[in-house]
Amino acid sequence: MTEPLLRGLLDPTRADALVQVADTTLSYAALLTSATAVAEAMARESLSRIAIDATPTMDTVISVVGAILAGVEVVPIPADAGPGERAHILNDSGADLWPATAPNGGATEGAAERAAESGRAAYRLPEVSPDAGAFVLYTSGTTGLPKGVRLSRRAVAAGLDALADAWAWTADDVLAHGLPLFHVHGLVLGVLGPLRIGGGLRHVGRPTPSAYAAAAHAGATMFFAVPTIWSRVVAEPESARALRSARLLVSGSAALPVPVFEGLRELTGHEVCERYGMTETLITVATRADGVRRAGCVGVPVAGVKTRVVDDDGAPVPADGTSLGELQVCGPTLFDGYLGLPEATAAAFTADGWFRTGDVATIAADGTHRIVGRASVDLIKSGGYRIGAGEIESVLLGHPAVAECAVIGVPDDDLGQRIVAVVVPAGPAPDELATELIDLVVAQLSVHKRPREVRFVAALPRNEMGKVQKTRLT
Ligand code: MLC
Ligand code: AMP
Repeated sequence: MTEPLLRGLLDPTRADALVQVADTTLSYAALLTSATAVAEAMARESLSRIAIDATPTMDTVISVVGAILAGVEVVPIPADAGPGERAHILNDSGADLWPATAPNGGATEGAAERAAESGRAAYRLPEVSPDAGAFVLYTSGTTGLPKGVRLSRRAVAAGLDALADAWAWTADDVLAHGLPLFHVHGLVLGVLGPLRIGGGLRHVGRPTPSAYAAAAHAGATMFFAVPTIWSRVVAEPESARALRSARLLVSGSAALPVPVFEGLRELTGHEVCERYGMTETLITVATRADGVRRAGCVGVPVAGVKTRVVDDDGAPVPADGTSLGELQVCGPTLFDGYLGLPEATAAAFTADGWFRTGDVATIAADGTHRIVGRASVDLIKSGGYRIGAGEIESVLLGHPAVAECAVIGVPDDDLGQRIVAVVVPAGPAPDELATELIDLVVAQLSVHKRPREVRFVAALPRNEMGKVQKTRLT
């Protein structure tokens, strides 16, 4: 018999464990009842891949869990996606929107709960192959529109079990975070993690320092956050001190600045466990709860994963803590390819089957990894979100007042990198052009991909080949 992906949720001894999302709390038993009814409704409609508007709500959790129980693939649509990106995700994935769209065009509110109410208790959950798809997560590349990353149930299970091992994460833990429910961090680790391991979950809504402090007061033991959130926690010492009662603080999705690591150590008494991953690979390297914790260090490969750092010719560089190269990974947590893009999938792997992360790293003699940056300036990490410069440039070039543009990530104390659009206007730039361009990106892509700043210039720096020299802009 296949082991269920959400084995904690299905464990009768955990029926009283609690899942809280913003203001709604359900026991595992109640969540299972609601999600089973959703699963039955999906099975009745013979759905195989559904898209969900992934707002940070219990409705989203019930729908995702229902789909996982039914063996239906989930395509989360970013809650802040504009109509353009939303349409791309729906068209490209071919997913059915769940819950079905109301006649007025809006998704029916509370539909997941209504499906729950109408569910029949007699429905038997199907046994689903580990090779079946769990998610198609849309993520940015350096150019073009976001690609759908196909993650199997096997990869999700392997990734979560590896983290349970690394962090001694058990059913006694209550995980708290306020991450978006449409990416690996908040959804795969942050929702499926507890439901596989059997622990509690407290999604705090907006990830403010005071909300994290309140979760700690309410008994949360583990905290997930991106560096921007941790940096804001450090800036509010009273909230930070509340986290002293935690068992483990974890940071990921972007590099944690050393002063933030040190600030948290001082205020919370905890050295944060930093870990590294990607949508395509899940979490491949992590600081272990029982291992060395060092600022700027993301730890060691998780169970089952192998890593190597290679030079431009693909030859491994020495593991001496200083030699740099591209980090490549392989193991059971890797994705099954980009949806409908076999060439992009092939290009992402080496001939001998290693995934090219595009991140520059070094491995020390003790096996600990340090991520030094990205090989390409065209992938920006802002607030922990991965954003392609190319997708923003395409949108901006669609505006008649833009002759040329280059989008760059500029170092930012709060966001890690802030998106800046450098624009050569087609004529004299009217005052409102900057706002118009930002709004265009919000409508075509999403709120978190908007440039925080638009700089107008007479010309872009180019090399003799005519290529824009972005490094001269930052
Ligand atoms: C601003 N807003 C606008 C707007 N400008 N709305 C519409 N149009 C405009 N032009 C509004 C927003 O709607 C929102 O409003 C508010 O401004 C948000 O401001 P912000 O500054 O953009 O966001 P903030 O709340 O400060 O977000 C910071 C953050 C966020 C850290 C909370 O960046 C975040 O959640 N990051 C997590 C990213 C993540 O999970 N990455 C994981 C990827 S997986 P309103 O109404 O809402 O207040 C991965 C793998 C791994 O990387 O390793 O984990
Ligand atoms: P995403 O696909 O959104 O998950 O983004 C993956 C990218 O986030 C990686 O390729 C890294 O560039 C970055 N990243 C994730 N975790 C870390 C970390 N701990 N330190 C530095 N960069 C990270």
